[in-house]
Amino acid sequence: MIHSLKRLPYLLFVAFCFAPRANAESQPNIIWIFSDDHAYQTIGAYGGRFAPLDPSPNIDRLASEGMRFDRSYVCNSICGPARAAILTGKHSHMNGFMDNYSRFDGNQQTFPKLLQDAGYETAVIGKWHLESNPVGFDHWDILPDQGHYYNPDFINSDGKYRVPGYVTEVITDKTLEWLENRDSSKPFMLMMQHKAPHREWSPAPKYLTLYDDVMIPEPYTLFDDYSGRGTAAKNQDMSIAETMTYGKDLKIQEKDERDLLQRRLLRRMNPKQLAAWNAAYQPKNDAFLEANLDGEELVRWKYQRYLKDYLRCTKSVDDSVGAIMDWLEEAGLSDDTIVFYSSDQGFYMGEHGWFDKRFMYEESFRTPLIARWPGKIEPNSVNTDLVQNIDMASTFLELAGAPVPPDIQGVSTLPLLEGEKPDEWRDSLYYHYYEYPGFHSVRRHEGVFDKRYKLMRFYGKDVPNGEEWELYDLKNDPDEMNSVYANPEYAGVVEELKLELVALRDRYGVTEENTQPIQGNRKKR
Ligand code: SGN
Ligand code: CA
Repeated sequence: MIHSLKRLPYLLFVAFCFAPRANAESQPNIIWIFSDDHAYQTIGAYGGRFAPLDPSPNIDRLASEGMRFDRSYVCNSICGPARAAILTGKHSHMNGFMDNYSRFDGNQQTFPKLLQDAGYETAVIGKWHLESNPVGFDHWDILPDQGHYYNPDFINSDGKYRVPGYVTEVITDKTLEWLENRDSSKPFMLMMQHKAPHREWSPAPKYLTLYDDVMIPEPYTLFDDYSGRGTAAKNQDMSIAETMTYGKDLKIQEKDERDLLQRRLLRRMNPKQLAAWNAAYQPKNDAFLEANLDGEELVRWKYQRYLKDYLRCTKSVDDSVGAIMDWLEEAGLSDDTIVFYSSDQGFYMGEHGWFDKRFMYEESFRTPLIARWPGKIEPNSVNTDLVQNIDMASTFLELAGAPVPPDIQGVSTLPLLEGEKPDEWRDSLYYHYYEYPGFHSVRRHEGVFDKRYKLMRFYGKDVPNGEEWELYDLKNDPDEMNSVYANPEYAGVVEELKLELVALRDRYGVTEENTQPIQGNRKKR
């Protein structure tokens, strides 16, 4: 028995090498529409307080014609690591991209390379944020680093160049152009990856005044004092009240600093774009300065400005989804193409007084995931199983009929998309965030979530005694306002989840070393 177990990796490898390759007839096109920091709370199809504003009619259409995943989570709630997890199907410690200071090793196995082997034409257009250039793509045209909203630079295999226009529209146009001119003899896998709605939430000229006359509903946790939670929640630096900047984030400047801000904006905008920007913001900014707000009223004003700009950005992303769906319809490819919509992680829309992400708390741990494939996925269906971004690589490979290498850690969601639930589907998720010290000061933590309970372990530098635990019961406390870790009634749950955490670390190969601060040269970004 021991002997045959030892041979298991070899046998799996042999099985992988000799697994049948798919035939081209049955290989669907795959479109992965991905945005940056798009909170599920702001997608109409997910319901919630923004739904009455109808913020996302096209994404909602995708959901009504396909499947909405209500328990889709990330393994590490930050940009680069989320993207690396999707490309490799592996947790951060296995693919080496643990925080935004990392550099992606493009020599490693990724699903686009495997799809190329399976006969696919592959492309990535838009935000990439992995530092090294893309490998495994027949076509790539990416934003350097975070990219810019106005007149963005792009890099492709010929070098860097600047494109006039608004980034979301430019990415959409480039995508449509690629779709028109691709090698149509092959199935394709296309990743259209938007920069929006990333900070500093700069809207397109045509949406600068959208929602001007609307009051955006507030979350009841806007003035959370973190009394029921741990030190990490108290000591973060991501609050609307304190962290958000007047100039860049809130687009406002005292009279004597206006020239400075205008010069900064002109570095990216042309005079016409700047004129439209000023016409939209100046009157509202003057009224704000006149009102001289402070205390809670000031936070409320900042919340309105933040949310409106954010929703204006997501409106352009939603238009982009509509444009791709229209193109597929016109090209007669809707039935042959599975379209996914997702984001690199979730985001705080003022819940707990925050913006940004990183924490394993629900708003940033969870991310939207919607898939449409006419005739294959039941319209208007909702899945509530635990899925994670590491599952996408296996999903794409299985869709393509390509073998899934045994070292990929995620599991294909194809059975779920087809409306089945495999008996052995997972009942808990592993999470690990590493970027500390770093922007927004969120302490390093790992944790386990089983649909009802979430156990989190903060550790290392600036955590009292080097380790601090939190436990939330999401059935009784969906907004995670009170950690029940120290409550004796939950002692049994704590014990069980600690065992589960150990089992998950073991399953995913998390070592002691992985929970030490990251060493080596890290470029400041
Ligand atoms: C920038 C932002 C941060 C954000 C990180 C990571 N600051 O540094 O607010 O958390 O990106 O975002 S900004 O002032 O430059 O906008 S991520 O989505 O790329 O991980
Ligand atoms: Ca992001």
